[in-house]
Amino acid sequence: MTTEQSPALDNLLTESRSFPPSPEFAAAANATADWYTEADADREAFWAKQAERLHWDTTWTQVVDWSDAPFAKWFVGGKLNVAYNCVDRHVEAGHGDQTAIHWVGEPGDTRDITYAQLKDDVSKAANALTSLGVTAGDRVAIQLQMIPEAIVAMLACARIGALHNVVFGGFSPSALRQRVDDAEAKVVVTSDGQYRRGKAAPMKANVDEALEGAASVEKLIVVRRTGSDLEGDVPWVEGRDVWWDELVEAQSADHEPEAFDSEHPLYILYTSGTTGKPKGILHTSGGYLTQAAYTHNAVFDHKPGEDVYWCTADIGWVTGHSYIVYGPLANRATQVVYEGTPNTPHEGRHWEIIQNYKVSIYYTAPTLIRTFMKWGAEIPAGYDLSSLRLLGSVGEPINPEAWMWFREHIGSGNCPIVDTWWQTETGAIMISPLPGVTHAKPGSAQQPLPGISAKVVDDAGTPVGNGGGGYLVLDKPWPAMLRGIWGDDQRFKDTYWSRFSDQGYYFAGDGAKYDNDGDIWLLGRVDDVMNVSGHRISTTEVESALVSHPTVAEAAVVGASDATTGQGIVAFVILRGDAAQAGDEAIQDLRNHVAKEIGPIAKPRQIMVVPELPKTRSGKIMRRLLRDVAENREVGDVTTLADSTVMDQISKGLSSGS
Ligand code: 6R9
Repeated sequence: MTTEQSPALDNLLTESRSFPPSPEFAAAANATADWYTEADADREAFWAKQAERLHWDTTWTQVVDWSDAPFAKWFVGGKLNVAYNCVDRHVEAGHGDQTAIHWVGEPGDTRDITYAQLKDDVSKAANALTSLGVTAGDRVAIQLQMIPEAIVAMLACARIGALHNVVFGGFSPSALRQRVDDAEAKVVVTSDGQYRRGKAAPMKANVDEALEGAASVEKLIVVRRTGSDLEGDVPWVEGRDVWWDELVEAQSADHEPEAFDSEHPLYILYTSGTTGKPKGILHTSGGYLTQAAYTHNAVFDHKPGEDVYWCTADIGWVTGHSYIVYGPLANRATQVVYEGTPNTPHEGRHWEIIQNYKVSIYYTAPTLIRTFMKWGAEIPAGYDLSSLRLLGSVGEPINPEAWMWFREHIGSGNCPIVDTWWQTETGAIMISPLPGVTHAKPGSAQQPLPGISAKVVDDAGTPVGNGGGGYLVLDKPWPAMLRGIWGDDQRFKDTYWSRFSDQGYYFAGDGAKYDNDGDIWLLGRVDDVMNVSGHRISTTEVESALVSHPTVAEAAVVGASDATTGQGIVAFVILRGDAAQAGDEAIQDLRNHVAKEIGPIAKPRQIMVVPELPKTRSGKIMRRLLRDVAENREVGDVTTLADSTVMDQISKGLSSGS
């Protein structure tokens, strides 16, 4: 009998490429290697220093109070106004004329908004909300596309101490209703319609359906966006509905920001997770803004007044909260905000925007990078991307091949790439290379940022050694950490703190490993880990092996129950244009390629060629739906899919024998 315990996660792929920062970049970088030593020597002093990036009306008396763990308090006793920090103070410091937002509408209309204008807009919107009876602590739900009013509405809430609860523009009436009810939102903000792939589609009609009989909602504010481009009248509920422009324009641009406690709630953002009702993740003010500002400065090497920053996320995702609204604006960024899809009206739209606005920092998601790869490198090659000096990625593990493509075809081979690991729950970036310091490795998020502590542990909670795989945990509190799940303290404890309760670790739900240098590699959600003949295999490693084959554009793998091996690996792949009609031989070739790259144990039992993969609005592959297909079950809940027809396309393609 063997006494050797099998590892929590096998380590299969190895990567030997590494890219040091250029001496020029390193010389001018915001972050230095000393930050690690400084933070290790005295974490609290380090965070206290980061909090000085903000304006505090009252200084805190204690950096962190962890006595009621897992409920943290940061910068105890401090008072600040988050919106003042993101807007007014820059105007007061003489930067009112600096562009805060270069907004680009999908149809081609544009708006440039300075910090001075933003201050007026936010002040008016704050007065408008107050006029509707919204007070500190109330909840305001926002379902808007990427238009400036989305940012203004969020900041207006922050300014008066109301919590925003942003819901993705494309979410169904029932998904919106669930979030409005759970948060008991008093006011909802939406628009008449939205432009999607060149067409105006109704938005308010959806919201009306969602709000039918919603007990908490008193007012619905409607931003005019599509106007007469939208067919038919905008339905109107007298007494409840009010146009944004009529309401907000009538307000004074003077508004005195009130200082709120550092722990005053800032927002709720719902994460769907795989099962159960969505969790309302609660974030508060001082610690959240401190870490958002610190990470935006350190990880993106952002230089106010010089850089043009673009984060392509949607405001409905936490990335839009921390890296479009709070971090960049607290740091006086000039940023691009784009309303539309990346292929409207053509597949070079992002590159055209980068060229026009001389974007220098570009932060996007692996799903989009893989899509750009599929469209072909000749598209970005047609634009001048020489303004770019740093690239970032978030949302999923970035496959080494996608990383290399990003570096070569978008970053001209000389931009540092930051692969940033974090979650809605962590509020801000936790694990990432430090540009100018770290020798970057394609596919690895590498190290916890200075001030952050993370570990990879085994089933018993003991850290694994280099080369070992297991579970990612966060073993020390951090300023932007969630303060709970809205209305459900028990679920908060059960979900994140019970798995390693002996050690008091936060369990992130992700698998990870250390490589031989001690760098961290994220390996996907542990719920998705496949167990093949006792080997615990991560989805990420098999997918990366598939994507490294020249014919594969995208891949998703799942473990499907298997009579002999426990689970068998079933792969769903999207092939590149010219390979799309792959026959049996090509499929065999792919299976062998995986076996060669990472070993025979990971060879997929079956590979299915599909036209699309099911993804959430933030671009994450929903493997549980693919597992339903692989195990011949009826497909489960699809309400949070970006495109609800994808599962039909997949099933249809498979039953017609592809
Ligand atoms: C910011 C965000 C969180 C989950 C997280 C992990 C995955 C995010 C990643 C990554 C590998 C990265 N994830 N960034 N995995 N490398 N750089 O995405 O928040 O939507 O809450 O998702 O996304 O699985 O646990 P959220």
